[in-house]
This record gives sequence, structure tokens and C-alpha cells, in this order.
Amino acid sequence: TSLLIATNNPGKRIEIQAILADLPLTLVLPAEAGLNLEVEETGGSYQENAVLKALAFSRASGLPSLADDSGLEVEALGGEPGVRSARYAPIPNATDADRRAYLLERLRSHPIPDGMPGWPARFRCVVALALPTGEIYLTEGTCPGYIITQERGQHGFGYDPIFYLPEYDQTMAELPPEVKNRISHRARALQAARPLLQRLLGS
Ligand code: ITT
Repeated sequence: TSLLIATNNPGKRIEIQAILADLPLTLVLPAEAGLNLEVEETGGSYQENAVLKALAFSRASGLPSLADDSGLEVEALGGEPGVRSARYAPIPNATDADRRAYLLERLRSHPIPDGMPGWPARFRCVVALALPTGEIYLTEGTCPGYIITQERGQHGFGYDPIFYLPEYDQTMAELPPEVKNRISHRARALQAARPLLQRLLGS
């Protein structure tokens, strides 16, 4: 059974491939399916955007497609950047480093709560599985942590270097990838999707 990984983000792609590696699925990348598809994320929620992406890729490829819409939610900022995490920072062609700098800039006027290692935050991930029949399944995962000002670590992508996990005393970018891929929001959403994928394999 083939499953299209409906993302253009290489960081996500590598993690999804690793997390699903033990399933007897042939994971197909957009480029391998001859697809160069930019889906405009017009939805106001992770769920809506994940469905938009999974359906668009499934229609274009004729394959079952799995999309991930995810983001970082910082309590002091009322849950920002949230669904806008990939587009945060008001600069054209912003990089992940620009977005981290912009987030820290926004946090400057908010004191770190007493006794905490940083600003409380969580990563959130919604996974949508779209079948060629048009059926859609959604799962979700979250991972709590703290935003810190000092970047640490080289692994991962996005906000990982400033996302601190007290139980490991490491940032998400310092954790070995196999550990991130056990505990992350993405890992949890994909674990929750396993029964759906098993059913796909059985059919
Ligand atoms: P696709 O839509 O092609 O999948 P994208 O990067 O545009 O790629 P999203 O709209 O879901 O995807 O944005 C997710 C953003 O949230 C991502 O670009 C990062 O900035 C952040 N993010 C999500 N998961 C993360 C993780 O595991 N570590 C660090 N940052 C993450």
C-alpha cells in the first residue's frame, strides 16, 4: 500500500518517514509522485488546513495522502503563533531563524512567570489522512515545553532550538531525533493515526 506524505517541509517529511518506518507502507514523496503542489492554507484551524492539504494531494495523486498541520502555541501570546507558525515574522522570505527571532522579540515585554525555566508553550500537530474515496480522518498530538531565549541544539527544524523540555534538560533541537520522534506532537498525532493506517493496510 502506498501513502503519499503531503508536505513540502523537509523537516516534517524526515520525521514522518522515521515515525512510520516500521509499517509495511510505501511512503511516497510529492516529488516522487511528480507533484509540485503549493496548497494555500486558507483555513483558520490546524484541522481545516490539514484537510485542505491532504485532500489536494490525494486528488492530484490518486493516492491515500497524509498531511500534517502544526504549530507552536505560546501562552503569554494568547496561543500565537499557532496556525500561523510557518508564516510568522512580517518579512518576505523569512527563515526559521527569522521566525525564532521575531517570536523572542514579541516575548520581550512579557516577564517569564516566577519559578519557570521560560515562557510556557506547546507544540500542536493535527494529522489528516485523506483516502481517494474522499474519506478523511483526523488525529492530534501535543507536546508541552518552554520557550527560552538562548538557542541550543542542531537537530530538528523550526522553533526546536528555543523549545526547552525540563524533563530532559534539553531543547527539542538537542534531543536525538529518535527521542524527538517518540515524544513530539507529531509522534503523538501519528501514533494516534496508527489504527487508521493499519485499517488502510488491511483493505
Ligand atoms: P507543509 O504545509 O508543506 O506541511 P509548513 O511548514 O508550511 O509545511 P505548517 O503550515 O503546518 O507547515 O507550519 C508548521 C510550522 O510550525 C513549521 O513551519 C514550524 O515553524 C512550526 N513547527 C511545527 N512542528 C514543529 C517542530 O516539530 N519543531 C519546530 N517547529 C515546528
